[in-house]
Amino acid sequence: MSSKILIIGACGQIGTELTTKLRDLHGVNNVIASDINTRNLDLVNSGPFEIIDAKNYNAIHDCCLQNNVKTIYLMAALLSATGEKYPMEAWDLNMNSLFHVLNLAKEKVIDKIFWPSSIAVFGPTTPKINTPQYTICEPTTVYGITKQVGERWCEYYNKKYDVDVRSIRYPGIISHKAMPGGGTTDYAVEIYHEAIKSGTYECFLSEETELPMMFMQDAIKATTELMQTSSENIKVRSAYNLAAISFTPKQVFESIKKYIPDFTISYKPDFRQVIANSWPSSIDDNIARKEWDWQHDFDLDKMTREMIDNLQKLVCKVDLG
Ligand code: AKB
Repeated sequence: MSSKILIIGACGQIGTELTTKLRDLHGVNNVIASDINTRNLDLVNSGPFEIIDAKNYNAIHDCCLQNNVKTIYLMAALLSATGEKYPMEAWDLNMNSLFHVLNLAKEKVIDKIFWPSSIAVFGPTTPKINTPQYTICEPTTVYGITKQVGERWCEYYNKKYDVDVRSIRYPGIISHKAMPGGGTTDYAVEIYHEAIKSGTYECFLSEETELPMMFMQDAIKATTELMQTSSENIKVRSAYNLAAISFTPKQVFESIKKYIPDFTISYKPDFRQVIANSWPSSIDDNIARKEWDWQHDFDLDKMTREMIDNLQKLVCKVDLG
């Protein structure tokens, strides 16, 4: 049987588009999508799909053995805002799912792992501008703590057990397909949807809050390129800093106004403002650029054009029934 790829948490924002890309690269039947439920029917019906709870070691183990899975992309997680509401659930899901796949690699059931980290590993004591790869990491969110600890475990399993685990500190990801859920950077997706739907948006962050962001196409490119790089070129076994664009709510609003001149915005910061304030405003990703030739393609205006074109097409499709 040919070796297979398993995506855990495939119905989420990144998982949805990662599944499509991996199926293009490796063939539909070689990529098994899985999630805890079937909430994304397009994805469920687009190729092999299994219901898997990321916290259930036996379910992941059996799926790997039955299908000759050799690579796992572990995309299931509770993000920063949800993690603050349900701290123990975030710890349970984010840590135990990681241990399950690390242990499967240690036991040689699988060969390779992708596990996403986040800019949430940084905290208020981290240098805010051009945050370096190696710096102070004192996260103040549960999500950030799970990602920071997760990075330590990834490096430990790599050094101690030779586990081939690779990771990226994702910034906020913007896409027009599946919606994000429970993150602090989610405003940067919602704003485009509301610009098209209602022409007005109430932002939960203040207008000058600058955060690192990235268009989905760049995030998927980075993920697949990192996984295709030969193992000896990957020196960072915790997680790579990765950057594309940084912007404030005001700047994305102004970018959208170039296409939708009547669009209006108001600002009503909530608990997520405190989380955003603790994160960097820009990231130094020179190591990723040097070690595996990472480069981004989308700046703010190019991304805005893509978002608006695609969301408008979607609205037309719905209108036409
Ligand atoms: C969040 O906002 O929690 C995520 C992240 C930056 O990891 N999008």
